Amino acid sequence: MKDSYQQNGYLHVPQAIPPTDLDPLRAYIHSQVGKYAADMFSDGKIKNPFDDLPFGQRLAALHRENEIRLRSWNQPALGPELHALIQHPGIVDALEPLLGPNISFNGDYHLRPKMPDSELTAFPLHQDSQYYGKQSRHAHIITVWIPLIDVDEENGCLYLIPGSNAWELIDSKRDKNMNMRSFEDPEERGTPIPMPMKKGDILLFSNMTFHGSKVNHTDEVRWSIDIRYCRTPGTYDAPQEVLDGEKFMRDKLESTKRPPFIVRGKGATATYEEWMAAFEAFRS
Ligand SMILES: O=C(O)CCC(=O)C(=O)O
Repeated sequence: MKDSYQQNGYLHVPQAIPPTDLDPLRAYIHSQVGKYAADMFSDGKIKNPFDDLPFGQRLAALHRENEIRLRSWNQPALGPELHALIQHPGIVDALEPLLGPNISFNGDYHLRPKMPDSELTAFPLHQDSQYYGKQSRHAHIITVWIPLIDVDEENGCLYLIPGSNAWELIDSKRDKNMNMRSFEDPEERGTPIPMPMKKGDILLFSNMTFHGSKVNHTDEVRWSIDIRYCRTPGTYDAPQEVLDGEKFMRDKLESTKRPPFIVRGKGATATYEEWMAAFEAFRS
């Protein structure tokens, strides 16, 4: 498992989570989409709130005529269900061989409604450190990417370039959609492979691994959530450039008001209420 992650820069863990364990978060997001629809309806923005449509279809129906321009949409996931998922033993067990015994959620997550035919949410191949900033390149941050429905090439699964985690950070710039574009075409160095996944599978990849996704060609939303983890600060030793990179990330997430919490090992974890209080403390 660790060898494969280190060699490829990613690890697909089939059925790490019992698929029904994702249902509470799906239901919560669906209820939030319901509130969003009710607001749009009462503001006269839509004629039909599509009350009867299921999880994958409702947001797509609400925005069939008017594009929703969201690269990620975090608020509708922020509840106790997400707090439970972040600490799910299936996820943390998969992380432990790669991060060691002391693991933290670093505060960063993204709920992604990849809308039908949306170019905005077709993410060009990138390294997450291109977004985080150059100083993060020596840090080790693992994204756990979790499909909330089955994903394949048609509805916009991820693509990854095996071994690209060993490359240097490639210079890049955001495009008009705010998506990162590399100055050097990563496909000239490696071939991206598609990663179809079932609900319950998880995919782990590092901040240096090239990955992206294409347009969703179905008429349903490809819902996914990605959650980011690191080693708990103060519990490990590493070369100075690694410690500096990880401190850079912590400062960055603090400045963007995203509180972390411990999910395994040394130190106390945060209850949902404590996590919410940390958000409040950042706001005030
Ligand atoms: O969900 C996607 O389509 C892309 C996600 C991504 O690029 C990321 O999690 O860094």
